[in-house]
Amino acid sequence: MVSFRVLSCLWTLAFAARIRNKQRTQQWYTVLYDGVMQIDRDAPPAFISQYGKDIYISNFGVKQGSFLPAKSDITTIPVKDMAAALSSGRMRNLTQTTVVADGVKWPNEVSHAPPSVSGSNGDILVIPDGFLVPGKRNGGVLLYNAGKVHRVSPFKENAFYHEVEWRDMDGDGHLDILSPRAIFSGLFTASFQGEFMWYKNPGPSKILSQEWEEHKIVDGPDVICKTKEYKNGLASFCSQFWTGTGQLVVHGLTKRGVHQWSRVIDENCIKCFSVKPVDLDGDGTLDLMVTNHADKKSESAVFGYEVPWDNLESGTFTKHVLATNIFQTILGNTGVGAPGFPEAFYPKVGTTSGPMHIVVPGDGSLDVWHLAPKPGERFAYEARQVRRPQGTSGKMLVSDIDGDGIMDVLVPDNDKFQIWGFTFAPGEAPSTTPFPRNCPWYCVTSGSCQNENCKWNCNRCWS
Ligand SMILES: [Ca+2]
Ligand SMILES: [Ca+2]
Ligand SMILES: [Ca+2]
Ligand SMILES: [Ca+2]
Repeated sequence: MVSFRVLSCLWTLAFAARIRNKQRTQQWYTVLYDGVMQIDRDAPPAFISQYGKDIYISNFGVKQGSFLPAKSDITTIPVKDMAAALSSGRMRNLTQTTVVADGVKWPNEVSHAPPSVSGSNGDILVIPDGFLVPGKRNGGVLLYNAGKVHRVSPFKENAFYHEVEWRDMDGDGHLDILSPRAIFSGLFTASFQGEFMWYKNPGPSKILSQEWEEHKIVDGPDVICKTKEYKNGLASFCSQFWTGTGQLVVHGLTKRGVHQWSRVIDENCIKCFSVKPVDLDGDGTLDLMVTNHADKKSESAVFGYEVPWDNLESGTFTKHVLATNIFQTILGNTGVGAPGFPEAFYPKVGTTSGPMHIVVPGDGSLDVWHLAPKPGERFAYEARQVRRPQGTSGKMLVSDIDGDGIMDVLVPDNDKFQIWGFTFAPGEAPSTTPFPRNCPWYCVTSGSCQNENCKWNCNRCWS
Protein backbone atom coordinates (compact mmCIF):
# COMPACT_ATOMS: atom_id res chain seq x y z
CA MET A 1 0.00 0.00 0.00
CA VAL A 2 2.78 2.33 0.91
CA SER A 3 4.56 1.74 -2.36
CA PHE A 4 1.35 2.34 -4.30
CA ARG A 5 0.85 5.66 -2.56
CA VAL A 6 4.44 6.67 -3.28
CA LEU A 7 4.00 5.72 -6.91
CA SER A 8 0.75 7.57 -7.30
CA CYS A 9 2.31 10.58 -5.63
CA LEU A 10 5.21 10.52 -8.11
CA TRP A 11 2.78 10.16 -10.98
CA THR A 12 0.82 13.16 -9.76
CA LEU A 13 3.96 15.27 -9.45
CA ALA A 14 5.08 14.29 -12.94
CA PHE A 15 1.64 15.10 -14.27
CA ALA A 16 1.64 18.46 -12.51
CA ALA A 17 5.10 19.22 -13.91
CA ARG A 18 3.83 18.44 -17.39
CA ILE A 19 0.95 20.84 -16.95
CA ARG A 20 3.30 23.53 -15.65
CA ASN A 21 5.61 22.98 -18.64
CA LYS A 22 2.70 23.30 -20.97
CA GLN A 23 1.71 26.58 -19.37
CA ARG A 24 5.27 27.84 -19.56
CA THR A 25 5.65 27.09 -23.28
CA GLN A 26 2.89 29.44 -24.38
CA GLN A 27 2.28 29.15 -28.10
CA TRP A 28 1.95 32.12 -30.42
CA TYR A 29 0.74 32.63 -33.94
CA THR A 30 1.07 35.52 -36.37
CA VAL A 31 -1.66 38.06 -37.09
CA LEU A 32 -1.32 40.35 -40.11
CA TYR A 33 -1.96 44.05 -39.74
CA ASP A 34 -4.51 45.16 -42.33
CA GLY A 35 -3.33 47.25 -45.25
CA VAL A 36 0.13 48.15 -46.48
CA MET A 37 2.24 51.25 -46.67
CA GLN A 38 2.47 51.91 -50.42
CA ILE A 39 5.62 53.86 -51.19
CA ASP A 40 5.67 56.52 -53.84
CA ARG A 41 9.41 57.03 -54.15
CA ASP A 42 12.18 56.32 -56.62
CA ALA A 43 13.82 53.45 -54.68
CA PRO A 44 12.02 50.60 -52.86
CA PRO A 45 12.62 49.67 -49.19
CA ALA A 46 15.20 46.94 -48.51
CA PHE A 47 16.45 47.06 -44.88
CA ILE A 48 14.49 48.32 -41.85
CA SER A 49 16.01 49.09 -38.44
CA GLN A 50 15.13 51.18 -35.40
CA TYR A 51 17.25 53.68 -33.50
CA GLY A 52 15.86 55.86 -30.74
CA LYS A 53 12.66 57.53 -31.86
CA ASP A 54 13.05 56.68 -35.55
CA ILE A 55 12.64 53.76 -37.90
CA TYR A 56 15.43 53.79 -40.51
CA ILE A 57 14.89 52.45 -44.00
CA SER A 58 17.57 51.68 -46.58
CA ASN A 59 16.07 52.05 -50.01
CA PHE A 60 17.67 50.49 -53.05
CA GLY A 61 16.76 48.44 -56.09
CA VAL A 62 15.10 49.18 -59.40
CA LYS A 63 12.80 52.12 -60.13
CA GLN A 64 9.09 51.63 -59.89
CA GLY A 65 7.75 49.97 -63.07
CA SER A 66 11.19 49.76 -64.68
CA PHE A 67 14.36 47.70 -64.82
CA LEU A 68 16.63 50.68 -64.35
CA PRO A 69 18.47 51.09 -61.05
CA ALA A 70 16.95 53.66 -58.72
CA LYS A 71 19.01 56.18 -56.78
CA SER A 72 19.59 54.65 -53.32
CA ASP A 73 18.91 56.63 -50.18
CA ILE A 74 18.09 56.35 -46.47
CA THR A 75 14.85 57.60 -44.95
CA THR A 76 13.20 57.65 -41.53
CA ILE A 77 9.69 57.35 -40.14
CA PRO A 78 9.01 58.47 -36.54
CA VAL A 79 8.31 55.45 -34.31
CA LYS A 80 5.27 57.30 -32.93
CA ASP A 81 3.70 57.55 -36.40
CA MET A 82 4.16 53.82 -36.99
CA ALA A 83 2.90 53.11 -33.46
CA ALA A 84 -0.28 55.11 -34.14
CA ALA A 85 -0.89 53.13 -37.34
CA LEU A 86 -0.31 49.73 -35.72
CA SER A 87 -2.39 50.61 -32.65
CA SER A 88 -5.31 51.17 -34.99
CA GLY A 89 -4.62 47.68 -36.40
CA ARG A 90 -3.87 49.05 -39.82
CA MET A 91 -0.72 49.91 -41.77
CA ARG A 92 -1.09 53.09 -43.79
CA ASN A 93 1.02 55.50 -45.80
CA LEU A 94 3.31 57.44 -43.47
CA THR A 95 5.52 60.39 -44.25
CA GLN A 96 9.19 59.56 -44.70
CA THR A 97 12.04 61.99 -44.15
CA THR A 98 15.12 61.63 -46.32
CA VAL A 99 18.22 61.46 -44.12
CA VAL A 100 20.88 60.46 -46.61
CA ALA A 101 19.98 61.55 -50.14
CA ASP A 102 23.30 61.10 -51.93
CA GLY A 103 26.61 59.31 -51.79
CA VAL A 104 25.40 55.78 -51.10
CA LYS A 105 25.06 53.11 -53.74
CA TRP A 106 23.38 50.15 -52.09
CA PRO A 107 23.31 50.73 -48.31
CA ASN A 108 23.06 47.44 -46.36
CA GLU A 109 22.55 47.12 -42.58
CA VAL A 110 22.47 50.75 -41.40
CA SER A 111 23.51 51.24 -37.76
CA HIS A 112 24.75 54.04 -35.50
CA ALA A 113 28.21 54.66 -34.09
CA PRO A 114 28.39 54.10 -30.31
CA PRO A 115 28.32 57.44 -28.38
CA SER A 116 31.96 56.95 -27.28
CA VAL A 117 32.94 56.96 -30.95
CA SER A 118 30.82 59.86 -32.16
CA GLY A 119 31.79 62.10 -29.20
CA SER A 120 30.65 65.67 -29.77
CA ASN A 121 29.93 65.02 -33.47
CA GLY A 122 26.36 63.98 -32.65
CA ASP A 123 24.66 60.97 -34.23
CA ILE A 124 26.76 59.17 -36.84
CA LEU A 125 25.15 56.68 -39.21
CA VAL A 126 27.28 53.70 -40.20
CA ILE A 127 26.63 52.44 -43.72
CA PRO A 128 28.24 49.27 -45.09
CA ASP A 129 27.75 49.86 -48.80
CA GLY A 130 27.84 47.99 -52.08
CA PHE A 131 26.16 44.94 -53.53
CA LEU A 132 26.52 42.29 -56.14
CA VAL A 133 24.96 44.16 -59.02
CA PRO A 134 26.64 45.94 -61.92
CA GLY A 135 27.70 49.45 -61.02
CA LYS A 136 27.13 48.93 -57.29
CA ARG A 137 30.27 46.99 -56.51
CA ASN A 138 32.60 49.75 -55.42
CA GLY A 139 31.27 49.82 -51.90
CA GLY A 140 32.87 50.85 -48.65
CA VAL A 141 32.28 51.36 -44.97
CA LEU A 142 30.82 54.85 -44.81
CA LEU A 143 29.86 57.23 -42.01
CA TYR A 144 27.18 59.87 -42.36
CA ASN A 145 27.07 62.95 -40.19
CA ALA A 146 25.88 66.54 -40.61
CA GLY A 147 24.88 66.17 -44.25
CA LYS A 148 28.08 64.51 -45.41
CA VAL A 149 29.10 60.97 -46.31
CA HIS A 150 32.57 60.10 -45.09
CA ARG A 151 34.59 57.09 -46.20
CA VAL A 152 36.21 54.93 -43.47
CA SER A 153 37.59 52.10 -45.60
CA PRO A 154 40.26 53.12 -48.11
CA PHE A 155 38.91 52.72 -51.66
CA LYS A 156 38.98 49.14 -52.89
CA GLU A 157 37.63 48.41 -56.32
CA ASN A 158 34.76 45.89 -56.53
CA ALA A 159 34.53 45.39 -52.74
CA PHE A 160 31.21 45.32 -50.93
CA TYR A 161 30.31 45.19 -47.24
CA HIS A 162 27.28 44.00 -45.23
CA GLU A 163 27.65 44.74 -41.50
CA VAL A 164 30.14 46.15 -39.01
CA GLU A 165 31.16 45.25 -35.47
CA TRP A 166 32.77 47.63 -32.95
CA ARG A 167 35.74 46.51 -30.83
CA ASP A 168 38.95 48.18 -29.63
CA MET A 169 41.51 46.14 -31.58
CA ASP A 170 44.68 48.06 -30.67
CA GLY A 171 43.89 48.92 -27.05
CA ASP A 172 44.03 52.72 -27.49
CA GLY A 173 40.58 53.18 -25.93
CA HIS A 174 38.83 53.95 -29.23
CA LEU A 175 36.44 51.37 -30.66
CA ASP A 176 37.52 50.22 -34.11
CA ILE A 177 35.43 48.72 -36.93
CA LEU A 178 35.57 45.06 -37.96
CA SER A 179 33.94 43.99 -41.19
CA PRO A 180 34.25 41.18 -43.69
CA ARG A 181 34.05 42.15 -47.34
CA ALA A 182 33.57 40.39 -50.65
CA ILE A 183 35.69 41.35 -53.63
CA PHE A 184 34.50 40.66 -57.14
CA SER A 185 36.95 39.95 -59.92
CA GLY A 186 36.93 38.57 -63.43
CA LEU A 187 35.84 39.90 -66.77
CA PHE A 188 34.30 36.82 -68.38
CA THR A 189 34.01 34.48 -65.41
CA ALA A 190 33.09 36.06 -62.12
CA SER A 191 35.04 35.07 -59.06
CA PHE A 192 34.86 36.27 -55.50
CA GLN A 193 37.20 36.47 -52.60
CA GLY A 194 36.45 37.28 -48.98
CA GLU A 195 38.58 39.24 -46.51
CA PHE A 196 38.01 39.99 -42.83
CA MET A 197 39.24 43.52 -42.14
CA TRP A 198 39.55 45.93 -39.26
CA TYR A 199 39.78 49.70 -39.48
CA LYS A 200 41.58 51.73 -36.81
CA ASN A 201 39.54 54.52 -35.27
CA PRO A 202 41.76 57.65 -35.39
CA GLY A 203 39.90 59.30 -32.45
CA PRO A 204 36.79 61.55 -32.22
CA SER A 205 38.44 64.63 -33.70
CA LYS A 206 39.63 62.75 -36.79
CA ILE A 207 37.03 60.09 -37.48
CA LEU A 208 35.25 62.26 -40.03
CA SER A 209 38.29 63.89 -41.61
CA GLN A 210 40.44 60.97 -42.69
CA GLU A 211 40.22 57.39 -43.84
CA TRP A 212 40.90 54.82 -41.15
CA GLU A 213 44.05 52.71 -41.21
CA GLU A 214 43.25 49.33 -42.73
CA HIS A 215 44.29 45.92 -41.36
CA LYS A 216 43.57 42.53 -42.86
CA ILE A 217 42.87 39.75 -40.35
CA VAL A 218 42.34 36.73 -42.59
CA ASP A 219 41.15 35.68 -46.05
CA GLY A 220 37.79 33.92 -46.42
CA PRO A 221 34.97 35.70 -44.53
CA ASP A 222 32.81 37.52 -47.07
CA VAL A 223 29.32 38.30 -45.71
CA ILE A 224 28.91 38.32 -41.91
CA CYS A 225 31.28 37.83 -38.93
CA LYS A 226 30.19 37.89 -35.29
CA THR A 227 33.04 38.21 -32.82
CA LYS A 228 33.04 37.07 -29.18
CA GLU A 229 35.69 37.03 -26.45
CA TYR A 230 37.23 33.58 -26.21
CA LYS A 231 39.87 32.50 -23.66
CA ASN A 232 42.59 35.19 -23.90
CA GLY A 233 41.58 36.32 -27.35
CA LEU A 234 38.65 36.48 -29.73
CA ALA A 235 36.60 34.07 -31.81
CA SER A 236 34.93 35.31 -34.99
CA PHE A 237 32.11 33.19 -36.39
CA CYS A 238 31.93 33.93 -40.10
CA SER A 239 29.86 32.96 -43.10
CA GLN A 240 31.98 32.25 -46.17
CA PHE A 241 29.49 32.34 -49.02
CA TRP A 242 32.13 32.00 -51.73
CA THR A 243 34.44 29.46 -50.07
CA GLY A 244 33.79 26.14 -51.84
CA THR A 245 30.04 25.62 -51.84
CA GLY A 246 29.77 27.83 -48.77
CA GLN A 247 31.22 27.34 -45.30
CA LEU A 248 30.64 28.36 -41.72
CA VAL A 249 34.04 29.01 -40.11
CA VAL A 250 35.31 30.15 -36.72
CA HIS A 251 38.57 32.10 -36.70
CA GLY A 252 40.59 32.43 -33.50
CA LEU A 253 42.34 35.81 -33.10
CA THR A 254 44.42 37.51 -30.49
CA LYS A 255 42.79 40.53 -28.83
CA ARG A 256 44.84 42.64 -31.28
CA GLY A 257 43.31 40.90 -34.30
CA VAL A 258 46.24 38.65 -35.19
CA HIS A 259 44.91 35.47 -36.74
CA GLN A 260 45.80 32.32 -34.73
CA TRP A 261 43.70 29.43 -35.99
CA SER A 262 40.67 28.57 -38.11
CA ARG A 263 38.15 25.80 -37.92
CA VAL A 264 35.45 24.89 -40.41
CA ILE A 265 32.24 24.36 -38.41
CA ASP A 266 30.19 23.34 -41.43
CA GLU A 267 31.55 22.82 -44.92
CA ASN A 268 28.14 21.94 -46.23
CA CYS A 269 25.84 24.80 -45.35
CA ILE A 270 25.65 25.72 -49.07
CA LYS A 271 26.02 29.46 -49.66
CA CYS A 272 26.36 30.38 -45.97
CA PHE A 273 24.90 33.81 -45.39
CA SER A 274 23.75 35.08 -42.01
CA VAL A 275 25.38 34.22 -38.65
CA LYS A 276 24.19 35.34 -35.23
CA PRO A 277 25.11 34.11 -31.72
CA VAL A 278 21.81 33.78 -29.87
CA ASP A 279 20.51 31.44 -27.16
CA LEU A 280 17.94 29.65 -29.34
CA ASP A 281 16.84 26.99 -26.85
CA GLY A 282 16.99 29.33 -23.85
CA ASP A 283 19.35 27.15 -21.77
CA GLY A 284 21.68 30.05 -20.95
CA THR A 285 24.37 29.15 -23.51
CA LEU A 286 24.73 30.99 -26.80
CA ASP A 287 24.09 28.98 -29.96
CA LEU A 288 24.60 30.08 -33.56
CA MET A 289 21.60 30.90 -35.72
CA VAL A 290 22.66 30.63 -39.35
CA THR A 291 20.96 30.88 -42.73
CA ASN A 292 22.24 30.10 -46.15
CA HIS A 293 21.16 31.77 -49.36
CA ALA A 294 20.76 28.94 -51.84
CA ASP A 295 18.38 28.83 -54.77
CA LYS A 296 17.11 25.24 -54.47
CA LYS A 297 14.17 24.56 -52.17
CA SER A 298 15.83 21.44 -50.76
CA GLU A 299 18.99 23.39 -49.84
CA SER A 300 17.69 26.75 -48.55
CA ALA A 301 17.57 26.53 -44.77
CA VAL A 302 17.83 27.98 -41.28
CA PHE A 303 20.33 26.17 -39.05
CA GLY A 304 21.10 26.18 -35.34
CA TYR A 305 24.47 25.06 -33.94
CA GLU A 306 25.24 24.23 -30.32
CA VAL A 307 28.66 25.71 -29.57
CA PRO A 308 31.44 24.03 -27.50
CA TRP A 309 32.45 27.29 -25.77
CA ASP A 310 35.12 25.56 -23.66
CA ASN A 311 36.90 24.24 -26.74
CA LEU A 312 36.08 25.91 -30.05
CA GLU A 313 39.17 24.43 -31.70
CA SER A 314 38.21 20.77 -31.31
CA GLY A 315 34.94 20.44 -29.36
CA THR A 316 31.73 19.33 -31.04
CA PHE A 317 29.39 21.75 -32.78
CA THR A 318 26.00 20.06 -32.96
CA LYS A 319 24.08 21.11 -36.07
CA HIS A 320 20.27 21.30 -36.14
CA VAL A 321 18.26 22.02 -39.27
CA LEU A 322 15.56 24.35 -37.95
CA ALA A 323 13.75 24.75 -41.27
CA THR A 324 14.31 23.58 -44.83
CA ASN A 325 12.36 22.65 -47.93
CA ILE A 326 10.04 25.63 -47.45
CA PHE A 327 11.82 28.50 -49.25
CA GLN A 328 10.89 28.29 -52.92
CA THR A 329 13.13 30.73 -54.76
CA ILE A 330 11.10 32.28 -57.52
CA LEU A 331 12.51 33.45 -60.85
CA GLY A 332 15.91 31.82 -60.56
CA ASN A 333 18.10 34.60 -61.90
CA THR A 334 21.78 34.42 -61.02
CA GLY A 335 22.30 35.50 -57.45
CA VAL A 336 18.67 35.23 -56.40
CA GLY A 337 18.33 32.96 -53.37
CA ALA A 338 16.60 32.33 -50.08
CA PRO A 339 16.28 32.87 -47.18
CA GLY A 340 17.35 36.32 -45.92
CA PHE A 341 18.39 37.59 -42.46
CA PRO A 342 16.48 35.88 -39.60
CA GLU A 343 15.60 37.31 -36.17
CA ALA A 344 15.17 35.30 -32.95
CA PHE A 345 12.97 36.79 -30.21
CA TYR A 346 10.20 36.17 -27.69
CA PRO A 347 6.76 37.36 -28.88
CA LYS A 348 5.91 38.71 -25.41
CA VAL A 349 8.14 41.57 -24.23
CA GLY A 350 9.94 40.75 -20.98
CA THR A 351 10.15 36.99 -21.59
CA THR A 352 13.66 35.84 -20.82
CA SER A 353 13.59 32.06 -20.92
CA GLY A 354 12.39 29.18 -23.04
CA PRO A 355 12.98 28.47 -26.71
CA MET A 356 13.01 31.55 -28.93
CA HIS A 357 10.74 32.13 -31.87
CA ILE A 358 12.27 32.98 -35.25
CA VAL A 359 11.00 35.04 -38.16
CA VAL A 360 12.86 34.86 -41.44
CA PRO A 361 12.24 36.70 -44.69
CA GLY A 362 12.33 34.58 -47.79
CA ASP A 363 14.19 37.22 -49.77
CA GLY A 364 14.12 35.40 -53.14
CA SER A 365 11.24 33.13 -52.08
CA LEU A 366 9.15 36.30 -51.82
CA ASP A 367 7.53 35.33 -48.52
CA VAL A 368 8.11 35.43 -44.74
CA TRP A 369 8.15 32.48 -42.34
CA HIS A 370 7.44 32.20 -38.63
CA LEU A 371 9.34 29.33 -37.02
CA ALA A 372 7.40 28.50 -33.86
CA PRO A 373 9.23 26.29 -31.32
CA LYS A 374 7.60 22.90 -30.81
CA PRO A 375 6.55 22.68 -27.14
CA GLY A 376 8.84 20.51 -25.05
CA GLU A 377 11.52 20.06 -27.76
CA ARG A 378 14.91 21.65 -28.32
CA PHE A 379 15.88 23.10 -31.71
CA ALA A 380 12.62 21.89 -33.25
CA TYR A 381 10.34 24.29 -35.06
CA GLU A 382 7.06 24.31 -36.88
CA ALA A 383 7.37 26.52 -39.98
CA ARG A 384 4.38 28.65 -40.91
CA GLN A 385 4.21 30.94 -43.91
CA VAL A 386 3.15 34.36 -42.64
CA ARG A 387 1.84 35.58 -45.99
CA ARG A 388 1.71 34.10 -49.45
CA PRO A 389 4.61 35.13 -51.74
CA GLN A 390 4.43 38.64 -53.21
CA GLY A 391 7.64 40.60 -53.73
CA THR A 392 11.24 40.17 -52.56
CA SER A 393 11.21 40.46 -48.77
CA GLY A 394 14.19 42.30 -47.27
CA LYS A 395 15.63 42.82 -43.79
CA MET A 396 12.76 43.06 -41.29
CA LEU A 397 12.41 45.00 -38.04
CA VAL A 398 11.24 43.02 -34.98
CA SER A 399 10.23 45.40 -32.17
CA ASP A 400 7.22 46.23 -30.02
CA ILE A 401 6.49 49.36 -31.99
CA ASP A 402 3.02 50.16 -30.64
CA GLY A 403 4.02 49.41 -27.04
CA ASP A 404 1.29 46.85 -26.28
CA GLY A 405 3.82 44.33 -24.94
CA ILE A 406 3.73 42.07 -28.01
CA MET A 407 6.35 42.15 -30.74
CA ASP A 408 5.55 43.65 -34.12
CA VAL A 409 7.36 42.86 -37.35
CA LEU A 410 7.76 45.28 -40.27
CA VAL A 411 8.59 43.77 -43.64
CA PRO A 412 10.00 45.69 -46.63
CA ASP A 413 8.70 44.42 -49.98
CA ASN A 414 11.43 45.41 -52.39
CA ASP A 415 9.50 44.60 -55.57
CA LYS A 416 6.11 46.05 -54.68
CA PHE A 417 7.36 49.22 -52.95
CA GLN A 418 5.50 48.30 -49.79
CA ILE A 419 6.02 47.97 -46.06
CA TRP A 420 3.63 45.58 -44.36
CA GLY A 421 3.44 44.29 -40.82
CA PHE A 422 2.29 41.59 -38.49
CA THR A 423 2.13 40.86 -34.78
CA PHE A 424 1.44 37.81 -32.59
CA ALA A 425 -1.47 36.42 -30.61
CA PRO A 426 -1.30 33.74 -27.90
CA GLY A 427 -2.65 30.27 -28.55
CA GLU A 428 -2.51 27.54 -31.13
CA ALA A 429 -2.25 28.71 -34.74
CA PRO A 430 -5.62 28.43 -36.46
CA SER A 431 -5.41 25.67 -39.04
CA THR A 432 -5.56 27.02 -42.54
CA THR A 433 -6.07 25.26 -45.80
CA PRO A 434 -3.19 26.00 -48.15
CA PHE A 435 -4.19 28.06 -51.15
CA PRO A 436 -4.20 25.74 -54.19
CA ARG A 437 -1.70 26.87 -56.79
CA ASN A 438 -3.28 27.38 -60.17
CA CYS A 439 -1.00 28.11 -63.13
CA PRO A 440 -2.96 30.26 -65.64
CA TRP A 441 -3.10 28.98 -69.25
CA TYR A 442 -1.39 32.07 -70.63
CA CYS A 443 1.83 31.50 -68.67
CA VAL A 444 3.47 29.58 -71.52
CA THR A 445 5.45 32.18 -73.42
CA SER A 446 9.01 33.12 -72.59
CA GLY A 447 8.94 36.10 -70.29
CA SER A 448 5.55 35.21 -68.83
CA CYS A 449 7.21 34.67 -65.45
CA GLN A 450 7.31 38.46 -65.14
CA ASN A 451 3.54 38.25 -64.72
CA GLU A 452 2.77 37.93 -61.02
CA ASN A 453 0.10 35.25 -61.36
CA CYS A 454 2.53 33.12 -63.36
CA LYS A 455 5.43 33.90 -61.04
CA TRP A 456 3.56 32.83 -57.91
CA ASN A 457 1.76 29.80 -59.28
CA CYS A 458 3.72 28.13 -62.08
CA ASN A 459 6.45 25.57 -61.46
CA ARG A 460 8.36 26.72 -64.52
CA CYS A 461 8.96 30.12 -62.90
CA TRP A 462 10.75 28.58 -59.93
CA SER A 463 14.33 27.57 -59.67
CA1 LIG B 1 -0.40 45.63 -31.63
CA1 LIG C 1 41.27 51.29 -31.13
CA1 LIG D 1 21.48 27.57 -25.94
CA1 LIG E 1 3.21 45.53 -30.29
